[in-house]
Amino acid sequence: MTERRQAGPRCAALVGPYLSGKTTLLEHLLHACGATQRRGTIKDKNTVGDFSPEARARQMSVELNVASAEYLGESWTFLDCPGSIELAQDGYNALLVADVAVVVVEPIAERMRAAGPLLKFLDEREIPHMIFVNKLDDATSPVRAVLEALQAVSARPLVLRQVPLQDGEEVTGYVDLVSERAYRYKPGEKSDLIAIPDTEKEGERSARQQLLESLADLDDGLLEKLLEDTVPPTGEIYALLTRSLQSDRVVPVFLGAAEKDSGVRRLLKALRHETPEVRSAAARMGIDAARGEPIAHVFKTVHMPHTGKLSLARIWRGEFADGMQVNGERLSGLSRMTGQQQARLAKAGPGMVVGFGRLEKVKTGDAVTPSGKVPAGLSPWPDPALAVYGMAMRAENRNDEMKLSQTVAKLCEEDGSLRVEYNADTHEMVLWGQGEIQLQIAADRLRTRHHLAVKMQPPQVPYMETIKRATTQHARHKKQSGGHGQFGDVHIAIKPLPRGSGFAFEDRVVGGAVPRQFIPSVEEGVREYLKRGPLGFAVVDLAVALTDGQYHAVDSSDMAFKTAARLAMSEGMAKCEPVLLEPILKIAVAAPGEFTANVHRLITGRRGQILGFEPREGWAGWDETKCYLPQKEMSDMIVELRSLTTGVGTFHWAFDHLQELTGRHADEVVQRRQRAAAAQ
Ligand SMILES: Nc1nc2c(ncn2[C@@H]2O[C@H](COP(=O)(O)OP(=O)(O)OP(=O)(O)O)[C@@H](O)[C@H]2O)c(=O)[nH]1
Ligand SMILES: [Mg+2]
Repeated sequence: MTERRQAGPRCAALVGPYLSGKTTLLEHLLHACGATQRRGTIKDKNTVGDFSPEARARQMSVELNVASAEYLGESWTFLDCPGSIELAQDGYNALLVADVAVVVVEPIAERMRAAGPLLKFLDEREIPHMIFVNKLDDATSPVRAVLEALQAVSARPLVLRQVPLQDGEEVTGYVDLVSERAYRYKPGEKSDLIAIPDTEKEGERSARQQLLESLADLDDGLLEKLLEDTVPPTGEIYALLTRSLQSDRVVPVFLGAAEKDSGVRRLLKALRHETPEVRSAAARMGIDAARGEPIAHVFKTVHMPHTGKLSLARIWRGEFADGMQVNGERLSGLSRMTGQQQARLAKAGPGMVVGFGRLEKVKTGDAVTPSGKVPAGLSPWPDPALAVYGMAMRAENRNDEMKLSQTVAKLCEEDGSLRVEYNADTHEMVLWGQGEIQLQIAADRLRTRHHLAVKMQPPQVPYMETIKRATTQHARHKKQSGGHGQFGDVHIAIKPLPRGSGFAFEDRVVGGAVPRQFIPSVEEGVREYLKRGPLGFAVVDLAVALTDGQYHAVDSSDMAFKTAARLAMSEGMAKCEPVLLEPILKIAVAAPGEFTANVHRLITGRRGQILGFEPREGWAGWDETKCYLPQKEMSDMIVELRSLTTGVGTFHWAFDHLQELTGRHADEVVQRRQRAAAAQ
């Protein structure tokens, strides 16, 4: 292989479906680099990554793991991203700043769908990526089948770089298809070079031919050689592979078993030789790495209990030093991370991934510069995923309510796919996110990091009510107690309005039957009543007119008229045929086409009304179904949708309208409301 000069600091993101072995791979990469003395395992809860109590308890990654290492004199940062679909935000953010992504998958062909959205993101953004087929010690599908299933969800051609050597079921090593050398795995050490076994020679040759043909599609020189039956020099193939990875035109596929330490060094070598330097990723973000003031991008925010806010950033250009001014704030603390270890730095340069301390105003996705200005042409940071699952949250101790909203705001800063909403109709604080696990992790963090115990429950649906009939009503409020009495007398007309009209108040009094100054009090009394109608919910879509009344020169007051109005409403409304209104959402459900029939069953099973479906724009083979769905039915819909669609189905939603609800469902809602009111 040709010698090349040392590369600057580079960054690789480890991504891929849930539990495919990314954190285990990180552990072994770090060990192969010499950054750690021993290799931990997920089961023994002693890995460098996943060190938080929330991750250890679940034996899964719950947030990004950052680890730095040197390999053969070059500097690396690995960003090990959580695989759970609910925690995908960290991964998408990490990919934007990485030079290369390693997509770790399990050798189970039926599960490759789960990698589809990720591969699509990498393809669309032209982020160089390779695939590591892990757990070959426990393979359930042949490598070919895995490759085919992956190719079905990848826009770029995949090229197998290794073929496995097998002893019966067991994978014992591999043949490198470029160098045509065979290696036997030796756990914890470099693999042994062996001769290609005779039985494997033919398979190896045809796999190599396929690799060359894929590359020849991209290179005329190679194509000519293949047509002339000339064998191209190895160095030339490596160079072409490197170029095609860097321009993201080909996706190399490597094999191994991270936990057995198999294939890890080969992967590391490929990263070392083929990963582009920081300027490529900078250019992708619209930044010229060669010219201008220092600039870095914040891709993750964490709030540490003792040391405060930390903004993880990739430096694209120039040098950052502890104490310097950036974005109008003082950088206090500059560090490089490996798991929970932080090494303080005085300064840091291009390519490095560092933690910026205490930049209170800086958010994930912000570019950071000494002047605070960002270059023209900077790519916008993509919006986080829309929330699909919400839970009402409250502090166990009422005195903690204030602290809870401040702390939840920090959690939302750490994970952009979390959002908090204060619902004025139901008086609940609702934490919105991607699913139950994500919200449960948030609740655990509140407890372990912030000493806040919280209770969560499904959010209340903001039902409302309206009326179906008009009526008129007279009411008088009169009291004689000691000195001043109270006197207010009103005649009102109540009538329904079309859906979406809200509330209208009208003053139709003639001849001063009710003096001017008391009319606002009548309206106030009506509005107060409307907060809770005969069924127990806020009342909308009606008009109330004050038509007549009487007053008393001494005893009439604002209070007396307000009370009379409330009285008239509570007597009159009962005669107006109150009816429940249910909030209806407009939803667009997206899933691969083979699941469309199931998706439709799910929607109709949840009292939904399908409006139509069509191919999802930009997503080959996917459909998007639009429907109306009662808000109540949306609460756990994502759970069922994911289980129907191998985890990839998703939806967008927005409130659309209120709709009358009668019958059994309505009775249940009203009874529940009455029981809750009685319990208060
Ligand atoms: N048989 C086998 N098991 C493995 C291998 N690598 C990882 N595992 C196991 O797979 C499980 C998941 O490993 P992790 O490293 O936590 O996977 P991950 O991709 O980081 O998981 P998330 O971050 O939660 O998506 C653990 O039980 C590992 O012990 C492997 O090469 N072979
Ligand atoms: Mg992990």
